[in-house]
Amino acid sequence: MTVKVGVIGTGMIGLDHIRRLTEVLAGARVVAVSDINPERVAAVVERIPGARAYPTGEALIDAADVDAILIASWGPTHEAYLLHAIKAGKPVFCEKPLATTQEACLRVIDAEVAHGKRLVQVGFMRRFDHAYRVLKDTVTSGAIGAPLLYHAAHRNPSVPDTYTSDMAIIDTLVHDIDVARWLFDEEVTGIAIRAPRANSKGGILRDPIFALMDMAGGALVTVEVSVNIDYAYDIRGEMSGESGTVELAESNAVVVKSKGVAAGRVPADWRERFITAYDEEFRAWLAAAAQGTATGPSAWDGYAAQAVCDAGVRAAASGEIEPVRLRERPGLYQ
Ligand code: NAD
Ligand code: ISE
Repeated sequence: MTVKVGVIGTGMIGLDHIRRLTEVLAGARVVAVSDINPERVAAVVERIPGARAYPTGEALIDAADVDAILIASWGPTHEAYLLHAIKAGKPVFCEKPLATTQEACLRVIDAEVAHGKRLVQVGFMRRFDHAYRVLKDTVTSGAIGAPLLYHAAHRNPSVPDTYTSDMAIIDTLVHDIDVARWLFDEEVTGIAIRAPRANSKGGILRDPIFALMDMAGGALVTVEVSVNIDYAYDIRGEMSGESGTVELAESNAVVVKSKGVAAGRVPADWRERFITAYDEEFRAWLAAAAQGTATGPSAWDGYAAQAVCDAGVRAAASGEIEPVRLRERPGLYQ
């Protein structure tokens, strides 16, 4: 079956996902496009035979020929589009964040639970990355003994002027929060944020930051987030267990040795580093959407990650470990 997709949001990642759906993956057709910027929409529909422009995301969701929705607009717009898509009973892929407050996330969960089956997949693409999957499989196999500590680094070469200090937590660290929950298969129960002397390239930004998270089973997670580190986009992760460690290898495909130096490429940005992970998450999404449902990271995962982000923002202000308290997990997400 070909899933007829409507895309809301044609910015950086929206355009990359449209390329993926139209040029890389089988089983999808982009038939509808919407954005608050009509010029962006016009430029996209001009390139895609049969695609129509819609004045609003709601009109796109309601369109009879749209089977499934991709939301890639700004975070604060996600809740309204998710609720509309769930009301229409259509499968929806939503880029992170699910929504920008815990309360909004819970409204999405309530709507999906009332609908009675999963419709929402959240864009935590790292769960589909080959290296992360091998890392998780290694931990699960028992090869390194019981996992005790996970150390991660999330480094962006630079960020736009619109990036704020809290975005290091809600926009960037959110991926590592999801990875920690997924690797340990446990919730985060507390978070502290510390910051060293600031990177002078970041202006007034609190950058870098160091996050320390408590997992429900007693393990600890540390994450460095640096967003002006200049050299490249570098994503690192190492699990330390009772009898060994497992870490993500360098992500370059080849090593060049010349004039006494061995060198490899470090990705420029998230599009390059996670290109195949995004492809895989969409393969999974399309397969589930063809069956009228969703798979992978759920609305619960989006809510739980947001709850940790909210506690992280409080922790950055208080300097204390802030507890994370979640609602009871509904059966739909067990
Ligand atoms: P962007 O600013 O480049 O694009 C956002 C687009 O949304 C713009 O074209 C804007 O006009 C449009 N938009 C804003 N409000 C809208 C509305 N009400 N209705 C329709 N369109 C609207 O941002 P981006 O970098 O593409 O990020 C978009 C989303 O994707 C964000 O939620 C972001 O967190 C997420 N994202 C995820 C990843 C990832 O690695 N998974 C990477 C980048 C961005
Ligand atoms: C961006 O929104 C993403 O989601 C990227 O994966 C992340 O690395 C980056 O820091 C965010 O700004």
